[in-house]
Amino acid sequence: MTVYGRVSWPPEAPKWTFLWELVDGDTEAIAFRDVYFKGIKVLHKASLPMIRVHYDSGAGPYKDQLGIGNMRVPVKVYEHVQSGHRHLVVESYHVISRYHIVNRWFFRDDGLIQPQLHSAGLQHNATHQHHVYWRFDFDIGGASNNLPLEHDPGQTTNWGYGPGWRPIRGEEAFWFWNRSWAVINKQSGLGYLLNRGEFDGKSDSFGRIEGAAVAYRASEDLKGRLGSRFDDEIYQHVTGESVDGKDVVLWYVAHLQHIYHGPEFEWHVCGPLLWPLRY
Ligand SMILES: [Cu+2]
Repeated sequence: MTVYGRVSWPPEAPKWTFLWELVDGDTEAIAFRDVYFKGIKVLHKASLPMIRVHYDSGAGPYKDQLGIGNMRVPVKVYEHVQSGHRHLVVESYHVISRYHIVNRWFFRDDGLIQPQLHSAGLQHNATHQHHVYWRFDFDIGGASNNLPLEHDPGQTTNWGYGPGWRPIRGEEAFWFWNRSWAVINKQSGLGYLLNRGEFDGKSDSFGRIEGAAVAYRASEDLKGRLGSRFDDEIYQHVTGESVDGKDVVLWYVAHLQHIYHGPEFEWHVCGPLLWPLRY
């Protein structure tokens, strides 16, 4: 089964156009396809193939996927106004045993994309971490000639992209939480900047990476088949292949810490901010 919809928003003068779909089987939550902002391509696909949950008590670990089967109400698409900005929101609501999860994506009128994963409920009465894996298959102005970069705020060297911005030439995993990443088109200079969200935490021995930059390969687009409850297995895609001037896939991982204080039903949120550059 598949549910999907086409978006062209705002209707009177569209800035965002894309297709969203939710496919059963190897589900990767809502997948956004062919995302354009102001008529220029941003993403071939953006999705959330996997959540891994690790309990300090030793229960689990778990690997969860958001799909039609655990969705409680149909996907909602609506407009939301906040802080003087209009947003188009696409969201799905899921229940997996005792977890309640909202997968909510904001597309703001100025180009900001904000995927948010909200969770509430406890599977076990213990502190745990939700490791949330987003996959961004960028096509900045098209699939070719893209380049990923990493920003280190402690670094002043200028490699030609601004102080501290290091071009990533070959596939690599991201090990440091205090960084930002970007993907640009080498010819046009357009791009998207990815900043960590306020509650996105730090990697640990269970969820070891903050993300990765890899070259697009159809065989590596595993959707919900990615990884296991014990390991994300993204390292298998990091083989040193060139990503300079290629079709770039950026993985981003949030590590949402959920400290147990007693029985509760509190919502926790995580997710990055993706800002347009020169769009
Ligand atoms: Cu939790």
